[in-house]
Amino acid sequence: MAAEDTLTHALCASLAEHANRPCLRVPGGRTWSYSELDALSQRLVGVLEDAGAGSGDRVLVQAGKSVEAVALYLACLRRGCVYVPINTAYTPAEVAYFVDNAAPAVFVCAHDQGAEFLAAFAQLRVLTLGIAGEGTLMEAAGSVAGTAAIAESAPDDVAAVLYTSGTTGRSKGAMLTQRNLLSNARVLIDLWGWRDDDVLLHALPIFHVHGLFVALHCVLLTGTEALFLPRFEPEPVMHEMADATVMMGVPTFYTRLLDHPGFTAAACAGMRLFISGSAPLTEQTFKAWESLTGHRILERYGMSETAMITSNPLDGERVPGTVGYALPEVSVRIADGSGTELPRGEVGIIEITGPNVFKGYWQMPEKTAEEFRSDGYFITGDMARMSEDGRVRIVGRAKDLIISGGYNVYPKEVEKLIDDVAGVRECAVIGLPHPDFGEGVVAVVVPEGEGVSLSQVRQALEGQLANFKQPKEVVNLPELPRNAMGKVQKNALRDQFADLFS
Ligand code: MLC
Ligand code: AMP
Repeated sequence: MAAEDTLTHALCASLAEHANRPCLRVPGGRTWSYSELDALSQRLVGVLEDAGAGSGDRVLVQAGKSVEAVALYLACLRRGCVYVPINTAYTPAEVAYFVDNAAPAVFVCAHDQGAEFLAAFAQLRVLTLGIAGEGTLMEAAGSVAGTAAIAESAPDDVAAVLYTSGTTGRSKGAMLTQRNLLSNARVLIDLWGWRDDDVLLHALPIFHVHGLFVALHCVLLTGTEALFLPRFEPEPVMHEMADATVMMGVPTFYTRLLDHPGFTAAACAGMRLFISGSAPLTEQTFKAWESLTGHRILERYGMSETAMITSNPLDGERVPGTVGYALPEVSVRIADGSGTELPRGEVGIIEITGPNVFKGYWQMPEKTAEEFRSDGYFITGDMARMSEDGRVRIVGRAKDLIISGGYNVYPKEVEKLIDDVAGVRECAVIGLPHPDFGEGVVAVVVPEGEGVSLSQVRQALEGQLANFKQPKEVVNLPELPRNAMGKVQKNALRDQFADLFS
């Protein structure tokens, strides 16, 4: 990769090259061309400059999905800042951790939370951005001159930090470089046969790898168009499919569409590709989708730390329950607990190396060291087996992680808070099969006296924990099952309550 062959340069070149083409079409709103998006991002560079954000400075963003937010991402890259998006569901108490940890030069938050955050973070430059584009960020953009200058960047420079929760409950910021993101995007564009006339149906949030990097980079680097929906809802998604060719989604998108009464094969007549990831797609959903629509969903696998790792093929066999083969340039091995590669067919932990693997956790060198082998392989914590020809089948997780509707929930973080709830002696948080979210968060509670209810727990967690992390059910038990070492046997709990949501 040449010095100027960076994500920033590639994106800026594509925006210029495709200036007159449609870029983001907002249903019920208007279509932004590449030149309009470029012009806005250039003005936002001026705003970042005025706000004192320079090269390498973090820009923390908790804003709803909008074209303006995409322009802000591009402006950060152009200015050489590090883009740090966080989930819009996080409560102010959770946001305070990210402000402290990322030490951003600028924090862009939702317009209606501006006053609260301005008061809370008096030392910080806080700008606001609403989903309709209102807020102090856009006001400032109206009065600055745009700049077409592109800050110098090298392939190894950090472009973005994505926070991902740790097993201890403390979020870690995965530093993704220009090289990580550009190499991954180019591989996907090629592998998925991106066409000049592709139109992506974009209903994912844009604060995670899936919606921000996988989806948007495929579009922006090819000069193609996205139907940019504010969020996933079956009816509008089904309606917009008439104008789209590709959709990327988490498995919940597919199960909800299948459950939607009006959804038929006719709705996706013009579609060429359905891609799923971020959580396991069940064979049942794969087959139901194929029998209703005639399409075999292409499942791929990735992580915040690595972007995409494996993919089922575009042209070859897409096998349900598998995540396909290692991407070109990515090396995947299935290893035992000490990093030794296991024979094909045996279950072990997925370890990977390649140009997509992140640079390390922001200001956590010891955590970074823990998750890499001495030969450079990153330990994903996902368990899988690999067939003779290299096809990967994920069978579980070595990490204590729940994936609910594509969002990660780390039990430790939830347990720490529930342990402090009045009337709770101790608890264990587990994920159980859930028809809508894939896994549903459940708190198994040992009460001090009388039972503890779901509403008591949720009331106590209100304001402390994003709603999607909160238990959907609470189960009371006189004691938690433990092994001889005193460790809670979560597998036994998962088996005992496997049918809770069915
Ligand atoms: C929302 N809720 C959830 C939830 N999403 N609960 C559990 N799990 C979820 N994923 C809760 C809200 O807190 C709220 O609870 C209630 O559901 C309604 O909220 P909503 O905003 O109306 O939800 P909805 O629109 O239905 O959202 C569901 C969803 C959304 C599946 C559309 O979660 C989603 O867009 N998920 C995509 C996540 C994603 O992009 N992941 C990529 C990670 S990247 P209450 O209690 O207030 O009623 C990654 C790497 C890779 O993993 O490989 O891609
Ligand atoms: P995140 O930390 O949010 O990036 O989530 C990454 C995790 O999502 C991975 O470590 C996997 O556990 C899970 N994941 C992503 N894609 C898939 C998939 N196709 N099948 C199963 N798990 C997946």
